[in-house]
Amino acid sequence: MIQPTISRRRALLGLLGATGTAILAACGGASPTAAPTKPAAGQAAPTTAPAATTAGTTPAAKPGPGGSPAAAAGGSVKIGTVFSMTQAGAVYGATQKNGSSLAAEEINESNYVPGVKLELLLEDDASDKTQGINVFNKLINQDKVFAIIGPTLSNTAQAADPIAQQAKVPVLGVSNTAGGITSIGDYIFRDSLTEQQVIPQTIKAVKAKVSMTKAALLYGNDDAFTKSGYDEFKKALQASGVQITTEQTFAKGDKDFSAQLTVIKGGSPDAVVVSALAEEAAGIVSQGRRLGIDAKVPFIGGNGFNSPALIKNAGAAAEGTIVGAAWNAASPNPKSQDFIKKYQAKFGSAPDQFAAQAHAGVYIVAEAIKRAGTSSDRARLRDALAGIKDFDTVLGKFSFTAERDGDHPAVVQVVKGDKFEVYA
Ligand code: 1QQ
Repeated sequence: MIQPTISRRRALLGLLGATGTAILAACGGASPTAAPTKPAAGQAAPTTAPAATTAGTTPAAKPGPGGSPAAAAGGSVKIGTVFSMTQAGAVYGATQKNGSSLAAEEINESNYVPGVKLELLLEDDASDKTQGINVFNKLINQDKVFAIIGPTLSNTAQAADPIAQQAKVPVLGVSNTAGGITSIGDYIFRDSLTEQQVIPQTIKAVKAKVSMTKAALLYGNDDAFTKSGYDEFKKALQASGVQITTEQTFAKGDKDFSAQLTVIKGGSPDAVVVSALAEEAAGIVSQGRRLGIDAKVPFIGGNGFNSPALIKNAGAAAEGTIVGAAWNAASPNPKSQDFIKKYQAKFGSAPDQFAAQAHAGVYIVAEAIKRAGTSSDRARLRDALAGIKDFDTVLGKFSFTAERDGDHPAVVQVVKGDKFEVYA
C-alpha cells in the first residue's frame, strides 16, 4: 500500500493555512514498510521537502503556455486541488479534501493509470477571489501542475478560472454550480450539477407532493452561486405557476435575518425558498422557526444547503428542509456504497455530496490522463476530458455535456433526523 505523504511546504517558516500547500497523495514508491512514520492523508505533517524535489528522471515534456508540467518525477503527475479550507466555504472544503485524497490513494494503490501516480497539491483559496487567483498562479507557474481541481466556490472560480484558461491548464470544478462557469473557456470543466440542472426538478418534486401556490424568496446578493440560485429558483417558481410573495436579500457573513424573515412570515407563503451558503442557511432556517414560520412551511434550498453542517448547526429546525442534490448516500450504486464504507473507515464520519463530487473528480482526471496517454500534454488532457462519457463514478454514470458541464442524474432530498433522505 502506498502511504500518502503530506507536507506543508512553508512549515519551516511557520506559514500555515491560506498559503500552505499540502501534498495529499504522493507517489515516489513509498511502501508501508518504507514509510512507517508518515501520516495518513488528511493529517498535516510539517516537512521541509517540497514535492517537486522528489528524485527521479523527468521525461521530456512539451512546453505549453503554463510551462511544462513539473511532474513526472518517477512517473508522478502533479494535480492542484484548490479548496476552501477556511472562511465561508470551509464546510465544503473539508470534505472535498477528504474525498479527493481518498480517490488519489485508491488510484495510486491500484495503479489505475499504469505507471503514473497522482500527487495532489492542496491550496486553500480561503473562499476569496484574490486568494483564488494567487493560488492558481502559484500552482500554474511555480508548481507547474498538469491540471487543477476546484476551486470550491463559483464566486472564486469566476475570478480564478480565467488564469488557467489563459495558461491552457485544464480545470475541473467539483462544486461550482453557478451559471456561466464553463463558458469561461474550453479548458474549464465541472462535474458538479448546476443550479439550472437541479432546481427545476426540486420545485417540481415539491409541487407534486404539497400544495405550493405561493413562496417567498430569500438570497445572498453578493455571491455568484447565491445569485445564480436565486435566478434559477425564480424561473422555476414562475414556470410552475407559483406566486412569489416577496424577494428578500442578505450578504455573506450576516447573522441576523429577523427583518427579512418577519416580512416573509407576513406574506404567509407555502414555502420559503433560500439561496445561501451553509452558514447563513443554518441561521436562516433556525431563526425562521424561532420567529414562528410554521413547520408545515418547508424551507427549500439550493446547493449551499447540501452540507451536514446545515443539520448540525440548525438542529431540529432543519427538519423537513428540502434540497436538490447531485448525490445521496442511499444510492444503490455499488461504487457509491463502497466509497461510503471506505470514507467512513478512513475519516470516521459519513461523506457528503461534496466529498463524493471531489472523489469522482479525481477519478475523472485520472481516467482522462489514462486515455490521453500523457502526463505532460495539457491539450491532449483537455481533449480526453471532453470525451468522458458514461464513466462509472460514485455519482453514477458520468458524462460531460458539450458545454463541459457535468451530466448525471440529480436527486431531491429532505432532512429527516440527522440526515438527508431521498424526497423524490
Ligand atoms: C458554488 C456552490 C457552493 C454552494 C458550494 C461549494 O455550489 O459556489 O457554486
